[in-house]
Amino acid sequence: MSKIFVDACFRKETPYTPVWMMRQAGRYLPQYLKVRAEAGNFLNLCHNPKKAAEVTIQPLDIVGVDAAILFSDILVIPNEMGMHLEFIKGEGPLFRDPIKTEAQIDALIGGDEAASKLTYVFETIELLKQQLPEDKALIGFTGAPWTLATYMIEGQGTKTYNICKKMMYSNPALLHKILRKVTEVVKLYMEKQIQAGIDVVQIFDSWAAAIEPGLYDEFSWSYMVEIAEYLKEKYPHIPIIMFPKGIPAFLDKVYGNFDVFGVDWGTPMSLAKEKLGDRYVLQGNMEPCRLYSKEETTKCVEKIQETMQGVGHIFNLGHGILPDVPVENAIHFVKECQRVSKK
Ligand code: 1CP
Repeated sequence: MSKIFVDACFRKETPYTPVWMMRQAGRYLPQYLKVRAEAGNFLNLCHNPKKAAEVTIQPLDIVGVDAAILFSDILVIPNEMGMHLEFIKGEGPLFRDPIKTEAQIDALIGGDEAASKLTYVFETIELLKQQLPEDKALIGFTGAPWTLATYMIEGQGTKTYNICKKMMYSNPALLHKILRKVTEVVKLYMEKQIQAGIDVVQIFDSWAAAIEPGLYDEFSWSYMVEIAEYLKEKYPHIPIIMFPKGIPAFLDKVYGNFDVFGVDWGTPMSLAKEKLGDRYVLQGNMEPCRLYSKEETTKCVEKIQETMQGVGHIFNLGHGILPDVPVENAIHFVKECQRVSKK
């Protein structure tokens, strides 16, 4: 049976435009909070394939999306490279010993050794392949090397990225050395996700906007393209979605062998259509906060549908859903996307 989501990624005819939401498995769902509480904490949940599979499927059953995204986190990668990941309640992720020196980079576990340690992710995927309805796609994901590096260098989330940027401008070779090591792990990690059974790859470059447009290719996009090219050569049937958040000034320069470009909410869909619509399927891009109002959601979905006539499209939010969005509003969004695009 063909999967509508995979078909749409390859710009094939579909009965309606499929929809999913970034961060769709998570804190806005009471059912998620219950399973997380049973697991003890977020990382235990990631490490427990049975429970991770359960929360991956929840938004399909509850919200009605057309694809599931594997429940995990981008930061399990540096964790398995030997940086100890903690989540501090109310604050977020923390690495207590961030990367400052070449010796620390050399000491990181690299390549296949690091990728092979993510067995709990591959086991979750294998369970999901047995549990997911045949017509629903499973999206696997990674963080872009740059976005991962920001946490590895800053030790935590940041508003200013000043430690990363100090390295970018004063010792770019050191930053490239981190990006290179992470890229090699990500290639193999995504290959193993594909072998375990994912149907689609998404690369999240959540912190793309921290880089000035003229340097974005050098420090992020070129590594993302390298990962996509590595995967495409071996697995051309697996669609690849690139999501660089917040770089409308880079649209003119986008290149690479991938299938879908994820448009963030700050980039007009009409601009993305004009610049990229003939080369890539476009995913997005409702402002996630519109979900607080059903009327605003409907208006926006109708506008996006109208704009995207004539090009390949997948409905999504322009970034992740927020934890205090009412579940019924998320359901409304999904229903509206499927309604307005029905052929
Ligand atoms: O339960 C909890 O309280 C933990 C919250 C949480 C969740 C539900 C975190 C911590 N990660 C996740 C799951 C997650 N993370 C998924 C799978 C669920 C889904 O999408 O349905 C995915 C794809 C991610 C990816 C992720 N993690 C990104 C990229 C996507 C994006 O939103 O831009 C990033 C930047 C992270 C880091 C991270 N992990 C968790 C938090 C709170 C953060 C962000 C911290 C910060 O703002 O710097």
